Order: sequence, then C-alpha cells, then structure tokens
Amino acid sequence: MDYAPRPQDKFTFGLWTVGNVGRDPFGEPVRKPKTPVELVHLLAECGAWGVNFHDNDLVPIDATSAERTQIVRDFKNALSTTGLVVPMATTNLFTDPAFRDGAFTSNDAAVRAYAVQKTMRAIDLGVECGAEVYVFWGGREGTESDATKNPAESIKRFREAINFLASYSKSQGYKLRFALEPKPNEPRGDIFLATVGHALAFITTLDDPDMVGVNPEVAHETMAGLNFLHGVAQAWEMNKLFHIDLNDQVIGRYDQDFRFGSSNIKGAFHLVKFLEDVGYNGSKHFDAHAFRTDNDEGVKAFAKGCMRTYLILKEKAARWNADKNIQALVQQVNSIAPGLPAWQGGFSPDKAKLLSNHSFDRAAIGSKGQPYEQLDQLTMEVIMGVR
Ligand code: GCO
Ligand code: MN
Ligand code: MN
Repeated sequence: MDYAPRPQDKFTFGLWTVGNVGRDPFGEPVRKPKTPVELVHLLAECGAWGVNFHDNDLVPIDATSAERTQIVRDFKNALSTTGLVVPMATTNLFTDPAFRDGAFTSNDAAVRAYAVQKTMRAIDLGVECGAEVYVFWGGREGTESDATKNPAESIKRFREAINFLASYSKSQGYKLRFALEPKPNEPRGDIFLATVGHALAFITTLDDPDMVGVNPEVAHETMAGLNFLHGVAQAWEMNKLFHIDLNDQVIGRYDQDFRFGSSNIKGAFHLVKFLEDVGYNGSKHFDAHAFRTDNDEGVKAFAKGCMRTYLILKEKAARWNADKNIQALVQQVNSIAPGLPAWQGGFSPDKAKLLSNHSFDRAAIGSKGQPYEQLDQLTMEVIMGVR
C-alpha cells in the first residue's frame, strides 16, 4: 500500500495550519508567511482534498473592498488550478484586540454587535468560496476571573448570537450547517462550552437545533483529560458530528497541536476505526501545525504525515475487523445468555411484570470474567504491526 491520499478521504487543512509561522508566547516566527495562493499549491502538492480558512486568513481585517475582490479572485483561481475545494470556513474572533474579552460573550455590547457583523461577512465570504460547514470556535469566549462575567448570562449571549446568525444564513438562502468547536482553555483561563458534552447540551436549546452540530478536536478534549472517542461517538449517535479536527496532544500540557497520531497512537487507532466503521462522511480536518523547529520541508512532512498516519490506521482498523481471533473475542464478550426476560424495545406492563418476577443468579453473574486483557493485547499487536 502506498497510503496516498485520495479525494474521497476528504482530508483538509486550514490556511492557518500549514501557514503557521511558528510564533509562540516565548518566541518570534521562524518561518516566512506564505500567501493563501502559495498555501493552496502547497496543500495540493501534499495531496490534500480541501482547504479551510478564517475570514482574515484570506482577507486581512483592514483590506479595502477592492483588495478583497482581488484576493478572492486569486484564491479561487488557485482552487480551480489545483482542484482543491473549500468545505468549511470560520471567523477570526480572537486575534484583534477588540476581542480581548470575547466576541459573542463580551461584556461590551459594541463588541458583541461587531462580532455578529464580522461573522455575517465571514459567512458570506465562506459561502462564496463553497463552504458548506461553518465552524464556531469561541477561543476568547471565557474568563480569567469569575468576578468578571456571569457564566449563565454568557451562555444566553452565546445563544442569541448563534440564533441570529443561523437565521441570517437561512435568510440569505445559504445551505450552511453550523458546527460548534468546544475547548476548555487557551487562550482564555476558562472557555465557555468547554467540552463536546457542553456543546451538545447547548445545541438542544437553540431555535433551530437541527442546523447546528459539533466540531470536536482531539487536543481540546484531551486537554480536559477526557476520552476523545467517547465525545465523538456521542455526537455521532446524535447525528451531530458535522466536522472533526484531528491532531494530537499530551494530557496536562499546553495546547500542542501535534501531527495526527504522533502522541497517542492507541487513541488515534480507535478514533480512525470508529470513523471508518460508522461511515463518517464529513471532512477530516487536520487542525495542527509543524514543530517550531522545522522549516518549509518540515511543514510538508507534517501535512503528509497527518494523512499517511490516518490511512495506515485505517488499514490497521480493517485488519482488526478481519482478525478471526479478535472477532471471536468480540462475539464472546457480547454474547447473550438464553432465558432472559424480554424487557427491551419499549416499556409495557407485561414486560415489567415478567422482569419483576424473574429471579437472577447474582453470584453466577458476578463470577463471570471477561477476556478483555486478551482482546486489548491483540489490539495492541495489530497497532504495533505484528498481526
Ligand atoms: C485552536 C482551535 C482553532 C479552531 C479554528 C477554527 O485551538 O486554536 O482549534 O484552530 O479550530 O479557529 O475554528
Ligand atoms: Mn485547537
Ligand atoms: Mn480546532
């Protein structure tokens, strides 16, 4: 297998990922900035299918309308030359000092209004370039001190903005779906809608919950010490997995944005296996960047590595599914003992009576062990490449 990415893999990168210049809180950029057109060509060379952007990755925040027109024209030309598509777009509501206290949840009503206006324009730009999913990452929506904001009030403000923008999108005739991206902290001390669970609950309170799903990110749930796959699986089961941000992260560290699969290979394996088994058909977006130590060749190695690792793990997932010993164990651990009262498939008084009258051999049930050590070892052997 050559593990070459194909369009149907739907691998995407943000302009900001391969365009990352390596600035961090302690150091200046180490790589030269590239234009959006150069980045589109770089991604095409690496084999990506799509490219996503924040409004200001493409059009600088202070661009004139003539500049905007020229930039968008050049960008679209690069897309048609390379065949790359733009499946997702988003708004930068975090870089400009105007957003120092958040955007939709800022205490300043002028900031909240400006953030909604900026997002309306960014939605127009995204749709103009072909985006079908619109991501909301509330990077600055949060606090350092809970003396400063009422978190319940902040959720109301967040809801009001999302409701307004969902209606705006529909009023323009756009077919966009919104995807909320949770993160627990960085750049704020604490960010609202901290995890996939918070976001899924929030969505049920919106005017049009069907239009809104989630964009979970490996690093973000991991920073919160959570099992990423469990959040993804719950979103999937609720038809809310509209997008996914793949990268890697060590628990307890700063926001690392490592190359996909480079840190927690077992977690990455189970994630890829889940996405492939259920037939997730959205973008697989790598929201990560090359080490600051690397130059331009390292950026390409990073981008190719993300996709190659995904495809290697996809092959390993197929191997796991086809492994006779593993499948025998999977069958065994899910086998149903005969003679159980039929209570499932909805309540009925008869079923309740049947279940109520059944006598269980608790000691026998409790004495039954599971061959999970074996199953996990065989899984590790698939991952390590000896099966
Ligand atoms: C981060 C986030 C961002 C968002 C991006 C798109 O930790 O900085 O993951 O990269 O994904 O702003 O919404
Ligand atoms: Mn992130
Ligand atoms: Mn992200």
